[in-house]
Amino acid sequence: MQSIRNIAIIAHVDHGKTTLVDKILHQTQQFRENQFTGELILDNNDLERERGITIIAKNVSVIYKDVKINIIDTPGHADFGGEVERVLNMADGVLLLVDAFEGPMPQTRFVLSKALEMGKKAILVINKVDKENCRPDEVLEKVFDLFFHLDATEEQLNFPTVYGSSKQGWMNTDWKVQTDNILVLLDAIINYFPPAPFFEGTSQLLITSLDYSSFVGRIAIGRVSRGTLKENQQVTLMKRDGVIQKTRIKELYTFEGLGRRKAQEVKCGDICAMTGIDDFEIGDTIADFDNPEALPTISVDEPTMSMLFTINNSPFFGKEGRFVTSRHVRDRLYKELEKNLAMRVEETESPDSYLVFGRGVLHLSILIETMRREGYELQVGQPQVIIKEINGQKHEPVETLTVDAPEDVAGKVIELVTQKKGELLVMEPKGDLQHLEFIIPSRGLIGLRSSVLTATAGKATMAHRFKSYEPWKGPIQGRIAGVLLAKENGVATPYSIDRMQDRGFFFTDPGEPVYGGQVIGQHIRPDDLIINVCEAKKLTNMRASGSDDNVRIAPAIKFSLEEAMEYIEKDEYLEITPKSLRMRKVHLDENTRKRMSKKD
Ligand SMILES: Nc1nc2c(ncn2[C@@H]2O[C@H](COP(=O)(O)OP(=O)(O)OP(=O)(O)O)[C@@H](O)[C@H]2O)c(=O)[nH]1
Ligand SMILES: [Mg+2]
Repeated sequence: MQSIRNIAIIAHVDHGKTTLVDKILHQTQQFRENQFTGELILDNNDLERERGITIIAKNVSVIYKDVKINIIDTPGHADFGGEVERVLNMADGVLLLVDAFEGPMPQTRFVLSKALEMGKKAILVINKVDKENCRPDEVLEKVFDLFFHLDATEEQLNFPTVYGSSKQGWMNTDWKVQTDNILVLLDAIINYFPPAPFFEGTSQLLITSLDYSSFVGRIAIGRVSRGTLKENQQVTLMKRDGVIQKTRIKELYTFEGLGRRKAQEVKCGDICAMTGIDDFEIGDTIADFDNPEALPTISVDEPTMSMLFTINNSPFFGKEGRFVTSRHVRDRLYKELEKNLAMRVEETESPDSYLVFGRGVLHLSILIETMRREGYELQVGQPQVIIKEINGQKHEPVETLTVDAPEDVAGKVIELVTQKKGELLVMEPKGDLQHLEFIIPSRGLIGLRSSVLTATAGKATMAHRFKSYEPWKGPIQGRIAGVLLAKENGVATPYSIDRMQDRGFFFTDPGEPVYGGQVIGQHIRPDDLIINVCEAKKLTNMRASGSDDNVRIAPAIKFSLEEAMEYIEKDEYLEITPKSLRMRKVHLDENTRKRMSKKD
């Protein structure tokens, strides 16, 4: 029987996991030459490519020296940490990737702690040694300390280290000696990790992950942990809540290269995908038909943030999207629950609005971006962190935040974070940067990234990671600036925008249609200002023809979806259509707004 190694690649965001998996596939030639596009083949959905991040963990497999290596590429962003934790269940060991300059980051600590707790051994890969100013020796020391602090066992502490550059496609035991392949790493994998063990007995598989296809429905993925599974086998589905269902596996697939290969049977130790089991959830066991035994289940992580999703009721409703009714939005949200594990949807008092719960701003924004590309129009409210009552006391999520910033702006960063109730814990030099570590309520993180980037001219890098629920830290200053609001429906004119430029900056360019109550700019003062942006230049004022074209207008600031989500306040909505993002007051009419704000 073929020897198998199951490994997961774990790291902080952007440390090079997907690039490495690509190189492994490439160098073991698991796909035809012409399939290689030069881009990361594994980040295969549009959003992953555009953003350069992995959103969903993926299984691939290669054969090296007659050993089958199943590799699980995992996402590095903190919002998807639960996904990593889950798929670790399928792995015998992990490759811990660490950037040779950045060193261990919050997500490195989180994923490593999970892997060590689960008893996995790790190979350390110090990646990106091609980077100038990299400091692989220091990074090794830091990682060793991290293992130590996370209570690694003697055996786990004896991890081998491989250095290299995923991007350039090489790995070696000595970082100063460049090679032209990653074979040193592949050898380390097959030598250091034990072969996946084979256990005789009745079939058992824990459903760890899922996929969805509009043709065959939901596909369950997991590792066979005892016995053998066969095509068309009758099995028992043992649900996490104790319910037992008799069912049948239809088709079985193993992973091969980038794709899947149909299999008649899959033996203990291998990872497989199966169709035909409809009613499953993550954490259920596929067990023997006659003598079913459940495996210890796994938890799917709880959401930490919620947002109100509602239909678009702006004056521009229905102009740009195809799916706009509450029925459309509702069906789409419930469909998302089929595969988006950490997401929840709750009905509200209004049939037009739903509360959607997710793992963070990125997690929710990916759903919103996907919906808008599919042709949906909707509006969302300000993201809210989930508050818990613990022992009768109000608790809120608190996170670890690290910021690496040039020395001359580190002071500004500390000031900004402190304003948001952040507490500075560590400050130390890291290359020519200052490395800062804080504890901060999740609430305080909302909108912080853009203000830090502005204050440091884009030179700071930030990362955060949920730590724990802690007692409520008191009110946090929201957006300091007020906004500029359009007075009425119309088209913004260069003349009016020019006249108002000293009042703030604009989110709207001349020529864009606007509506009354829409947020069209940021005020220089803390209060909101209603302005008329649709005024045409009075003819009597005209001195020379065409002078309108000569006005110099600063280009409008265009927010990304996440920036806009983090910008809006409680009394505002973000309107999302396939073509536009507009911010607006919930109550477009000024008098209603005044009345409502008195009520609060
Ligand atoms: N200089 C250098 N850059 C690298 C190296 N490996 C990866 N990168 C770059 O780092 C960026 C992130 O690489 P990815 O492979 O997408 O990182 P990842 O760990 O999969 O990221 P997430 O999936 O979002 O967590 C890309 O721009 C890569 O080109 C390396 O060895 N050296
Ligand atoms: Mg990736």
